[in-house]
Amino acid sequence: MPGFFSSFFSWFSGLFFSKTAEIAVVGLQASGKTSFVNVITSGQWSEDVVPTVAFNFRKIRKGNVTLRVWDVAGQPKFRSMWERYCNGVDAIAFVVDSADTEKLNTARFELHQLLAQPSLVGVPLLVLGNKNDIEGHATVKDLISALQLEKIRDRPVSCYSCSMKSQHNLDIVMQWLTGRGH
Ligand SMILES: Nc1nc2c(ncn2[C@@H]2O[C@H](COP(=O)(O)OP(=O)(O)OP(=O)(O)O)[C@@H](O)[C@H]2O)c(=O)[nH]1
Ligand SMILES: [Mg+2]
Repeated sequence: MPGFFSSFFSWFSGLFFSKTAEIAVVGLQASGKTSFVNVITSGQWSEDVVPTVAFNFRKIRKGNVTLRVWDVAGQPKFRSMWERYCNGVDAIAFVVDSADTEKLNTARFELHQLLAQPSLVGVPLLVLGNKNDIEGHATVKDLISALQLEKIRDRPVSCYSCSMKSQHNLDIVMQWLTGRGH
Protein backbone atom coordinates (compact mmCIF):
# COMPACT_ATOMS: atom_id res chain seq x y z
CA MET A 1 0.00 0.00 0.00
CA PRO A 2 2.71 2.61 0.83
CA GLY A 3 4.27 1.78 -2.57
CA PHE A 4 0.94 2.51 -4.22
CA PHE A 5 0.65 5.89 -2.45
CA SER A 6 4.22 6.97 -3.23
CA SER A 7 3.90 6.10 -6.92
CA PHE A 8 0.47 7.76 -7.01
CA PHE A 9 2.01 10.84 -5.38
CA SER A 10 4.91 11.04 -7.89
CA TRP A 11 2.45 10.63 -10.79
CA PHE A 12 0.13 13.27 -9.29
CA SER A 13 2.88 15.80 -8.46
CA GLY A 14 4.42 15.20 -11.90
CA LEU A 15 1.20 16.52 -13.45
CA PHE A 16 1.68 19.86 -11.73
CA PHE A 17 5.42 20.24 -11.28
CA SER A 18 6.86 18.75 -14.44
CA LYS A 19 10.13 20.22 -15.66
CA THR A 20 12.05 20.07 -18.92
CA ALA A 21 15.78 20.01 -19.61
CA GLU A 22 17.22 20.21 -23.11
CA ILE A 23 20.55 18.43 -23.53
CA ALA A 24 22.97 18.22 -26.48
CA VAL A 25 25.20 15.12 -26.55
CA VAL A 26 28.39 15.64 -28.54
CA GLY A 27 31.87 14.09 -28.74
CA LEU A 28 34.10 12.21 -31.20
CA GLN A 29 32.72 9.32 -33.24
CA ALA A 30 32.40 5.97 -31.43
CA SER A 31 32.73 7.56 -27.98
CA GLY A 32 29.34 6.09 -27.02
CA LYS A 33 26.83 8.97 -27.37
CA THR A 34 24.06 6.91 -28.97
CA SER A 35 24.76 4.03 -26.56
CA PHE A 36 24.33 6.53 -23.70
CA VAL A 37 21.00 7.78 -25.04
CA ASN A 38 19.83 4.20 -25.66
CA VAL A 39 20.77 3.08 -22.15
CA ILE A 40 19.07 6.01 -20.41
CA THR A 41 15.98 5.56 -22.59
CA SER A 42 15.50 1.81 -22.19
CA GLY A 43 17.76 0.83 -19.27
CA GLN A 44 19.20 -1.84 -21.60
CA TRP A 45 22.70 -2.10 -23.04
CA SER A 46 23.03 -3.30 -26.63
CA GLU A 47 26.14 -3.64 -28.84
CA ASP A 48 23.81 -3.21 -31.77
CA VAL A 49 24.36 0.46 -32.61
CA VAL A 50 25.22 2.13 -35.90
CA PRO A 51 27.18 5.39 -36.41
CA THR A 52 24.84 8.37 -36.27
CA VAL A 53 24.21 10.36 -39.42
CA ALA A 54 23.57 14.04 -38.56
CA PHE A 55 21.53 13.64 -35.34
CA ASN A 56 18.80 11.77 -33.45
CA PHE A 57 16.29 13.44 -31.17
CA ARG A 58 14.75 11.69 -28.15
CA LYS A 59 12.35 12.73 -25.41
CA ILE A 60 12.99 10.85 -22.19
CA ARG A 61 10.81 11.10 -19.12
CA LYS A 62 12.59 10.61 -15.75
CA GLY A 63 10.32 11.20 -12.76
CA ASN A 64 8.84 14.65 -13.25
CA VAL A 65 11.61 15.78 -15.63
CA THR A 66 11.40 15.44 -19.39
CA LEU A 67 14.80 15.37 -21.07
CA ARG A 68 14.83 16.61 -24.66
CA VAL A 69 18.03 15.06 -25.99
CA TRP A 70 19.93 15.87 -29.19
CA ASP A 71 22.32 13.01 -29.99
CA VAL A 72 24.64 14.57 -32.56
CA ALA A 73 26.97 12.67 -34.91
CA GLY A 74 30.69 12.71 -34.07
CA GLN A 75 32.43 11.99 -37.38
CA PRO A 76 34.59 14.92 -38.58
CA LYS A 77 32.17 15.94 -41.35
CA PHE A 78 29.39 16.48 -38.76
CA ARG A 79 31.36 18.42 -36.11
CA SER A 80 30.59 21.83 -37.58
CA MET A 81 26.93 21.09 -36.68
CA TRP A 82 27.63 20.70 -32.95
CA GLU A 83 27.34 24.39 -32.15
CA ARG A 84 23.90 24.64 -33.77
CA TYR A 85 22.53 21.80 -31.61
CA CYS A 86 24.21 23.11 -28.45
CA ASN A 87 22.79 26.60 -28.90
CA GLY A 88 20.11 27.31 -26.28
CA VAL A 89 20.32 23.96 -24.42
CA ASP A 90 20.39 23.61 -20.63
CA ALA A 91 23.54 21.47 -20.73
CA ILE A 92 26.14 20.03 -23.08
CA ALA A 93 27.14 16.40 -22.45
CA PHE A 94 30.56 15.76 -24.03
CA VAL A 95 31.24 12.02 -24.29
CA VAL A 96 34.81 10.72 -24.45
CA ASP A 97 36.07 7.17 -25.04
CA SER A 98 38.29 7.04 -21.95
CA ALA A 99 39.85 3.77 -23.16
CA ASP A 100 41.10 5.37 -26.39
CA THR A 101 43.72 7.65 -24.87
CA GLU A 102 45.27 8.41 -28.28
CA LYS A 103 42.13 10.36 -29.22
CA LEU A 104 42.11 12.57 -26.11
CA ASN A 105 44.11 15.31 -27.87
CA THR A 106 41.55 15.50 -30.66
CA ALA A 107 38.74 15.43 -28.11
CA ARG A 108 40.34 18.35 -26.23
CA PHE A 109 40.75 20.34 -29.43
CA GLU A 110 37.13 19.82 -30.50
CA LEU A 111 35.77 20.51 -27.00
CA HIS A 112 37.62 23.81 -26.60
CA GLN A 113 36.81 24.88 -30.14
CA LEU A 114 33.11 24.28 -29.42
CA LEU A 115 33.14 26.10 -26.08
CA ALA A 116 34.86 29.11 -27.67
CA GLN A 117 31.65 29.85 -29.60
CA PRO A 118 30.18 33.06 -28.13
CA SER A 119 26.64 31.60 -28.38
CA LEU A 120 27.58 28.87 -25.87
CA VAL A 121 29.08 30.98 -23.08
CA GLY A 122 27.81 29.85 -19.67
CA VAL A 123 26.13 26.61 -20.82
CA PRO A 124 26.89 23.94 -18.17
CA LEU A 125 29.20 21.13 -19.31
CA LEU A 126 29.08 17.46 -18.33
CA VAL A 127 32.08 15.41 -19.47
CA LEU A 128 31.49 11.65 -19.53
CA GLY A 129 34.59 9.46 -19.60
CA ASN A 130 32.84 6.44 -21.10
CA LYS A 131 33.97 2.78 -21.45
CA ASN A 132 35.51 2.51 -17.99
CA ASP A 133 34.75 -1.22 -18.22
CA ILE A 134 37.87 -1.45 -20.43
CA GLU A 135 41.18 -1.96 -18.65
CA GLY A 136 43.65 0.93 -18.85
CA HIS A 137 40.98 3.60 -19.24
CA ALA A 138 41.73 7.20 -18.29
CA THR A 139 40.52 8.19 -14.80
CA VAL A 140 38.63 11.41 -14.02
CA LYS A 141 41.93 12.95 -12.93
CA ASP A 142 43.55 11.94 -16.25
CA LEU A 143 40.59 13.40 -18.17
CA ILE A 144 40.65 16.71 -16.30
CA SER A 145 44.31 17.05 -17.24
CA ALA A 146 44.14 15.71 -20.84
CA LEU A 147 41.06 17.76 -21.74
CA GLN A 148 42.31 20.83 -19.82
CA LEU A 149 39.00 21.11 -17.99
CA GLU A 150 40.51 23.39 -15.31
CA LYS A 151 40.90 26.06 -18.01
CA ILE A 152 37.14 26.24 -18.49
CA ARG A 153 36.01 29.01 -16.16
CA ASP A 154 32.96 30.51 -17.85
CA ARG A 155 30.47 27.74 -16.88
CA PRO A 156 29.84 24.92 -14.39
CA VAL A 157 31.83 21.79 -15.35
CA SER A 158 31.43 18.22 -14.04
CA CYS A 159 33.31 15.11 -15.11
CA TYR A 160 32.39 11.48 -14.37
CA SER A 161 33.94 8.18 -15.32
CA CYS A 162 31.22 5.79 -16.49
CA SER A 163 30.34 2.84 -18.67
CA MET A 164 27.27 2.39 -20.79
CA LYS A 165 28.06 -1.31 -21.06
CA SER A 166 28.12 -1.98 -17.31
CA GLN A 167 25.87 1.03 -16.56
CA HIS A 168 28.41 2.24 -14.03
CA ASN A 169 27.74 5.72 -12.55
CA LEU A 170 24.64 6.30 -14.68
CA ASP A 171 22.54 7.12 -11.60
CA ILE A 172 24.78 10.06 -10.70
CA VAL A 173 24.86 11.20 -14.34
CA MET A 174 21.06 11.12 -14.51
CA GLN A 175 20.83 13.09 -11.27
CA TRP A 176 23.08 15.75 -12.79
CA LEU A 177 21.05 15.91 -16.01
CA THR A 178 17.61 15.99 -14.41
CA GLY A 179 18.93 18.68 -12.06
CA ARG A 180 19.11 20.99 -15.12
CA GLY A 181 15.31 20.82 -15.41
CA HIS A 182 13.30 24.00 -14.99
N1 LIG B 1 33.19 -1.54 -23.97
C1 LIG B 1 32.32 -0.56 -24.18
N2 LIG B 1 31.91 -0.26 -25.45
C2 LIG B 1 31.02 0.76 -25.59
C3 LIG B 1 30.52 1.50 -24.48
N3 LIG B 1 29.67 2.46 -24.96
C4 LIG B 1 29.66 2.29 -26.30
N4 LIG B 1 30.45 1.29 -26.70
C5 LIG B 1 30.70 0.81 -28.07
O1 LIG B 1 31.34 1.86 -28.81
C6 LIG B 1 30.91 1.83 -30.17
C7 LIG B 1 30.39 3.19 -30.59
O2 LIG B 1 29.20 3.48 -29.88
P1 LIG B 1 28.14 4.57 -30.36
O3 LIG B 1 27.16 4.72 -29.26
O4 LIG B 1 27.63 4.26 -31.71
O5 LIG B 1 29.08 5.87 -30.48
P2 LIG B 1 28.67 7.34 -30.97
O6 LIG B 1 29.45 8.27 -30.10
O7 LIG B 1 27.19 7.49 -30.98
O8 LIG B 1 29.27 7.39 -32.46
P3 LIG B 1 28.80 8.37 -33.67
O9 LIG B 1 27.32 8.26 -33.79
O10 LIG B 1 29.52 7.85 -34.89
O11 LIG B 1 29.25 9.75 -33.34
C8 LIG B 1 29.86 0.72 -30.27
O12 LIG B 1 30.49 -0.45 -30.75
C9 LIG B 1 29.41 0.53 -28.83
O13 LIG B 1 28.93 -0.78 -28.59
C10 LIG B 1 30.96 1.15 -23.15
O14 LIG B 1 30.59 1.72 -22.12
N5 LIG B 1 31.86 0.13 -23.08
MG1 LIG C 1 25.85 7.96 -32.45
